[in-house]
Amino acid sequence: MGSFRALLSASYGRHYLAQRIEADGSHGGPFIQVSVPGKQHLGAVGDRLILEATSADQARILEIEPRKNLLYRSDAFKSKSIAANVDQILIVLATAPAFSPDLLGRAVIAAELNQIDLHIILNKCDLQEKLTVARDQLAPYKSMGYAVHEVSAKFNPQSLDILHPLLRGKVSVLVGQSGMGKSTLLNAWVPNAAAVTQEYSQKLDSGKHTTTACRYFDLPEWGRDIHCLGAIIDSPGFQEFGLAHVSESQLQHAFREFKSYLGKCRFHNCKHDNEPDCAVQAAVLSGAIASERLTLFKQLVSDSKTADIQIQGISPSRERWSTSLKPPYKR
Ligand SMILES: Nc1nc2c(ncn2[C@@H]2O[C@H](COP(=O)(O)OP(=O)(O)OP(=O)(O)O)[C@@H](O)[C@H]2O)c(=O)[nH]1
Ligand SMILES: [Mg+2]
Ligand SMILES: [Zn+2]
Repeated sequence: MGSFRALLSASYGRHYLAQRIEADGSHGGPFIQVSVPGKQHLGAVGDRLILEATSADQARILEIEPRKNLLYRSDAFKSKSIAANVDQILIVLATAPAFSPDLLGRAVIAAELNQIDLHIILNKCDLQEKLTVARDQLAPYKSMGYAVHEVSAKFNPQSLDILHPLLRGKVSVLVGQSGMGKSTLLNAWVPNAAAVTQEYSQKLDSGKHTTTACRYFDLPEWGRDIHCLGAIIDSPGFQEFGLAHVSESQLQHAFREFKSYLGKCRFHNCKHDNEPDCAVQAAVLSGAIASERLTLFKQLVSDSKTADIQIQGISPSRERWSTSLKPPYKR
């Protein structure tokens, strides 16, 4: 039946839906159910696929086109892809329920590792009494230069309208814990999102799993720039953001405020833990680096080492993935 290009637009586990990509680069038409024959073709929402039709509305993956980036989380045993080929990550936090600073820190590191632009969206700013605490927690990130946008998805539509220029022509992925307001933001920006979601759930594994699926939504016409129409990828809330696949040296460089101190410690292989004359620890003492950030760094290094030991135990020949461009294999 011939092969064609398609966009992977929804995924739940190994169930995917795709839409045909036309010659002009736009995608549309009915959703195609995609089967994944083996581990070699594990995709993520946002992937460009080469498909071969197997029936009128079903196809199998022949190939996944090379990715610009791939965002995923992992622990020592398995990984979960979130999205591929994104232009920016929107980390969605709320004033209440209180967000986890640890998860925020990890999501920021994931963005840095992939060199993907990052914006922090603090939602539910209508809950005034919780605002000060949230702002205090975000202060270190602001001073590191990360953009923080205060919005109320539910009660202040204008606070979302002013973010339109940020979204225009770009593929943005919403990440964050459950209950922070990702889907509320999506519904405000994409008025037909509820209808599309319903269509996804009907087609994706008989409708049982949409809340845990990652899904791609085109923006309305205001989201078009001269090149293309922007999109939002909604992802399910998570309680963990494992980065076990990342090596220690990659980690150091993902902490942007560490940069000017690296190489200035007494020992060239300093772990910034208890070593004497450590420039990073000195910066924490002087207040230039937030102490939670060094704590997070040490935790991530320890996670990474645990993963190494476990991988070696399971399969000594298994390489650790050095870049995030490799597909996430179950390991
Ligand atoms: N007060 C207030 N509540 C909001 C706001 N935005 C969303 N909510 C509420 O927060 C709850 C969670 O919103 P969702 O959009 O479902 O959160 P989510 O991040 O998509 O959650 P998951 O899909 O579980 O990951 C809902 O009850 C919303 O009505 C806001 O700006 N202010
Ligand atoms: Mg949601
Ligand atoms: Zn050091």
